[in-house]
Formats: sequence, C-alpha cells, structure tokens
Amino acid sequence: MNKQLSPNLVAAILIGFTILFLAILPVRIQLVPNDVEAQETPLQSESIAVAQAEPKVVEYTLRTILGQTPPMAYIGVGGDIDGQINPSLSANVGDTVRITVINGDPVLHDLTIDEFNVTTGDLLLQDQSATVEFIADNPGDFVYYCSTPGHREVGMWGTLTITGEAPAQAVHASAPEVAVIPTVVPAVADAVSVVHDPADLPAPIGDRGPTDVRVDLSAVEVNGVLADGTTYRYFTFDGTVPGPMIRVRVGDTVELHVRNDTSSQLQHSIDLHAVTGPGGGAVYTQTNPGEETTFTFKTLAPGVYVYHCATPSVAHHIANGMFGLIVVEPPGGLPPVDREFYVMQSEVYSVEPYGTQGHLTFDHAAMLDERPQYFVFNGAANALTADEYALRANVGETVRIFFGVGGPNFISSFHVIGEIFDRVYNYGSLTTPPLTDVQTTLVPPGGATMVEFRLEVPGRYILVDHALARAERGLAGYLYAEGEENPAIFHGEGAANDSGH
Ligand SMILES: [Cu+2]
Repeated sequence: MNKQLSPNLVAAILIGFTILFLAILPVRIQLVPNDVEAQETPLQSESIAVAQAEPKVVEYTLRTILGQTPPMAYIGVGGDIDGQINPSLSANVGDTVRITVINGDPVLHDLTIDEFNVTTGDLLLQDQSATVEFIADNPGDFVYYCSTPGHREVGMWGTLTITGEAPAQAVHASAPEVAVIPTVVPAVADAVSVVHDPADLPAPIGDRGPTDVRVDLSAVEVNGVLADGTTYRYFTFDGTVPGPMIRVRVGDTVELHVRNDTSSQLQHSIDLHAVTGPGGGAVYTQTNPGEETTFTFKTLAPGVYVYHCATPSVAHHIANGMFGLIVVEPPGGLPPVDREFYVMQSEVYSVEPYGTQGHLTFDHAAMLDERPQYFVFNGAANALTADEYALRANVGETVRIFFGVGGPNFISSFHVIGEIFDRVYNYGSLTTPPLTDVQTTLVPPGGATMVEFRLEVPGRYILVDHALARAERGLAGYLYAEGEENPAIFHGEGAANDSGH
C-alpha cells in the first residue's frame, strides 16, 4: 500500500533544506574571488578535497607591451598584478585558470603554456583579445610566453606557479607518445619571386663630392617562391632578397626612412654596418606595421657593408630575407669595370626537409641549432642558375661582384668555379690594398667582400660556397661568358661535359 507523506512533513523538509542552503551559501561565495563570477568547478576526487583548498576560478588579464624592459613583455591589468611587467601568476591545484590577453600593439603575439597545451592563437590587431582557460591539474612552475619567434627570447614570458599536491591518480598527467606526422600546407598559389636580380644595382658614384642622400626602404612580408613548387613566408626590404643595394660616397649624409607595410604582422627595423652610432640605426627604427621611422647618419669610412633588420628575433628576420648591402665609395669612386653584380648568401630554416613541395614553415629551434634546410643566393634555391637571373658578361670584360652574407649563421667560402679572383677586397675593405690571385675567400655573416676578375674564356662559371654540400641545398649560381674561344688559355679535346660541375 502506498502511504502518502503528510503535507506538514513535506513543508518541514523543504524549510530544512532552505535553511541548510542559506547556511552554506556565504561560505561558497567567500571562496570565489570578488571580481569573478561564481563558476563552480567540480572536485576531482575526495582526496583532493581533503588535501587542497577548494577549487576556484583564478582570473588574470595581461596586455602586451613594447619598448619597456624587457623590450617585449606582458603587463598585468587589474588586481594584484596591475602594472607589473611579466607578472608572476599563481593558482592552486584544481583551480580553473583563466588568462585574458589583450594585444597592446599591432604586432603578432600570443600567449602559450606548453604544459597545459593552451594558446590564445594569433593576436594581430591592436586591442584584439583572447582568453585561455584550463584546469591547473598539477603543481609546479610553468612558463607562459609569446610563441612568435624571438619574442620569448627577448623576454616576453613569465611564470605561473601552481601550488598544492598532485592528484593521487593523475588523470592525464602524461599523454601517450604519438608519432607526429607533419602535414605540409599546399604551396601558395600567388607567391611571388623575391629574387633580387644580381644585375640590378645602382650606378657607380663616380667623382662627385659629398652630398645629402635620402634612402627609403619598405619592410614587406610576402609569400615568395623558395623553389619550384615550394613557397615560404619571406620578410624583405622592398620585396626582394637581398634588399636594394644602397650606394653612397664617404662623407655623404644619409637620411634613411624605414616604412613598415600595413600588411606586416611584425615590427621591422634596420641596422646598417656603415653607420657609426647606437644599433647602427636600429634604436630609432623599430617600426610598427603601417608606420614609418627615420634617422640620419654620416658615412665616415668607405667599404662594402651589410645592412639588416634588427628586430627580435634578429636572426629570424635575417633568415627570412631582411638584409642587403650598402656600398660607401671612396673619394673619386671605385675603379671602373665592365660589369657589376650584387649577390648575397643566406640560409632558410624550414620545418620541412629540403625539397619538400608546399608552403614551408619557419623552424625557430632549427635556427638556434644552426640546422638550415636551404642555402640560397639572392633568396631562392638555385635562383641564379635560372636563365632569368643568371649573371651574364662577355669574354674580355672585367667583372666585379659585391658579395655579402646575410646568414644568419654560416660563413661562406665564396668561390667561382673556373675562375681566379684577380682582386679580393678582403672583408669589404676599400681602403686596404686588395688581395690578388685568390681562389676562395671567406665571408662571415654580417660581412661582405668585393671581388674582381677578367673573363678570358667563354663558358659557364658557377658561383658557389666551396662548402659544397650546400650546393645540394640550393646554393649555386651561373655566370655565362660569351665570346671567342681562347685555346692558348683553355683547350679541351672532344665534347665538353658539364656533369662534373
Ligand atoms: Cu624585420
């Protein structure tokens, strides 16, 4: 038989529960920080509840900031961390941690914590924000940082300290190791050539006096062709690698303008080795996307100098193509020659192995380990072997090559197969008598040389770094010499064979 509950008893039970609920409620609210909406987080187990403080939601807001110490950082917004650079964050085991990041500048940033597998993803626009949320399920000190290459290295990181006991049974403390098969993004269909035509350089200065010169350079990030079927995101000056050759005279006053294209994701800048002054100009030219900076300098010493972007990670910006030469000619100018060329060497650090088809991605760890996949002259694999960009001259002409190394890491053992350098202006010095009759010359990263030789015999000559394994990673260029055979100097029997070189 069913026995009905008395209405009085039901009412008594309801009142009892209400009183109990009201009694508990203040305690529950107290456990949640005032500025956070109460959000309940279920306890993971009874044992935690005994050992740990009751889980709560811990909220922080960070804003990215440039130009402080360190030069790239997060600054706390609100609460105890307000105004602190890279503030130390804290939580207890079991807490829900919620971190909001506001982009304080129009530069690419994010916030990443590897151990919790969280990231805000790309924050590109000024005032763009994103929030990460995760359960602090293990104690320890964890680094939060910006994963844009170089940003963590210049100081864009801080620590999240989680205190408490590790759960008795870690639910997912360590994920099973799974072999990661990299997927390659398809090549960018409208990628452009970034190759700087080696014959494209300014005319010699000649015999003029010192003057004022204005130089405008634009930092442009582009999808460029690295090899057939392979594209890469380059950083450039004026869209080519290397950037334009700047040619001035000793005693000139140069007003240099750096514009950073509105489409850029990162700051860019310039350090010219021809400059005498802090940062070679980099201290005045850290330029946000869409902005322009300027400074002036006087050229005090003749020489062949490298310029490059000097925004962290500097090595990354160089590897991606931001370098060029500035030639400061002596009074009276350089001796005349028949042909001048402009060639620079650099490395490309991709995640994907050399020869991979598709759109390759930059590998910061590989750059730090100095393990490039590609070596290139003028920006792309084997670029100067293509008919479009090969060097061309005639027998009997004197050829001058301004050769520099952007790097960022590798010294070049520069050599032209089939030729001897008549003159090497060692280290790019134009005030030291040149070395004569040189087979191979060393050019360090951030260094340059000027070599000259007369073409005596027609044929194809090959520009290489005589660390010849690099030729198999894209480092070669052709110089074609046209004209009459000269059997007194070079003569062979039978058909010539190109296969050796
Ligand atoms: Cu740059």
